[in-house]
Amino acid sequence: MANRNTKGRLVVVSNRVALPRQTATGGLASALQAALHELGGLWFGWSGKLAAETGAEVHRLHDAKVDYATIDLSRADHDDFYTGFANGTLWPMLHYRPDLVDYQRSHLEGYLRVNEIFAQHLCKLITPEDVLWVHDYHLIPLAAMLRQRGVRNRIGFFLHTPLPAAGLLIALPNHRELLETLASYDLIGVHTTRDLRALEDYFLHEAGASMRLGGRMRSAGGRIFRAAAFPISIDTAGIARTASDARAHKEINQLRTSLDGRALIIGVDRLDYSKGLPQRFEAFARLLERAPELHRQVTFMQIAPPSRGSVLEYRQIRRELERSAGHINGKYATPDWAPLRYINKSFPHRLLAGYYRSARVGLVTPLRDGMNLVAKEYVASQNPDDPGVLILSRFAGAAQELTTALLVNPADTEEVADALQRALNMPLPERRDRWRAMMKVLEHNDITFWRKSFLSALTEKAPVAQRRVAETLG
Ligand code: GDG
Repeated sequence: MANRNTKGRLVVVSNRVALPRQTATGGLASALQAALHELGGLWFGWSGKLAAETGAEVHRLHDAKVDYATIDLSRADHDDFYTGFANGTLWPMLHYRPDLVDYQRSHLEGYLRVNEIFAQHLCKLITPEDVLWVHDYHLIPLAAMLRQRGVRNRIGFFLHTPLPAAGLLIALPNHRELLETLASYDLIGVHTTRDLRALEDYFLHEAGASMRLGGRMRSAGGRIFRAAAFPISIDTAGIARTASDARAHKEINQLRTSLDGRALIIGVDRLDYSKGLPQRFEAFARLLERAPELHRQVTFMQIAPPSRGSVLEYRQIRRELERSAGHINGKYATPDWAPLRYINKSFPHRLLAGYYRSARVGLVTPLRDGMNLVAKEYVASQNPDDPGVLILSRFAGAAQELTTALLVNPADTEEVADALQRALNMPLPERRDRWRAMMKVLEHNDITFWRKSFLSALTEKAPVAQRRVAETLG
């Protein structure tokens, strides 16, 4: 492990840093918080704040075993780097939505500019023994910029989004200039073997790389690097405990009382077009339309904290969902029952776990998702004696591991409505069998396993059969 075998620390770099005592809503934040708290080290990134100039000062904080170093962004850099290129260009492209890609050269320039500033600061914050772990699509060229400054540390990269096929990636203007910089990392981690195949295919067929032994590749520029699949996970035991303890919270009792014996279907997602929320609402409406016997028997609660409000498409989808929720309730509600509870608010994890456990069905239907931690959290939160049913999109990375969920195509609203009906009627023995199989996977591949697998592959000298580990996991 990075800071056991050497004097070096683990240095995590990500766009957003979850500072102590902040509620983290993103999957990345939840996962990294758990990893750093266990190991200790430094977390560097954007403070989430705007200032007159990008990176004019580094804000430092120390809590428990973790040092935090953050910088502010100028308004122009925020608009070009974060809103523009990262979330307006890369996010839709990586989620198979070229139709939503807004490419502007000035955004790319801002993206490169901010990555340069990250590199300048990092050079001053690290020692040669540190192991660097860079996260996500905001920081693809960071290692190349560090290497240009003479940094020779081990540097790993983890992509939290899916990676589409090469045929789609090449639609990104200047794709090779950007994506080839990934070869400056020593190890590139993705969630699934499908993402891994896409990465290898891109490098081998579009970027002039060649394959070496032990899963290594040689870039066109002659650099040897490795790529492997490490399906991210959750603190399975911790979440199971939190969910079991949640019975004591008054909010959980209030929810249960308000249901008045009705079955609860739950969805929890950042408000993002990749999560398939309009299609999910439509599938629920289809269920109500075709199964009048379920009226007043079922409640769907969708928690959707708003995110990335500075990007137009996010404001549009928010309006679309408000209309759709109003329409469903307007059509089906009775004086004592509203079929859909749509909540644009975030809740602490201890309550989320209790809400998951109160739900007979977890409805997780992204159009595309790197992994989807909510699906895993829902499973870990269930009562082993009376577990609920997970309905999961085939296009979430989690579907490669949670194979006994009811797997659906989220765009096929009839299929999702069928799955809802089946889940609501599923006998206890089948619910238990399906849940046990999923829980077994999560007990083995939890957040600690994920972190250890990645870091040992990054720090060990011998070729690691990581790819085989990932394949065994699905
Ligand atoms: C990205 C990738 C990948 C949600 N609502 C609240 C809340 N959350 C927490 C959940 C979960 C996390 O946010 C969401 O994680 P997901 O994985 O479902 O989705 P993204 O945010 O899109 O995450 C994804 C992930 O990174 C990790 O690599 O799986 O594919 O898109 O942990 O519990 N947390 C709190 N209140 C909420 O209301 N506290």
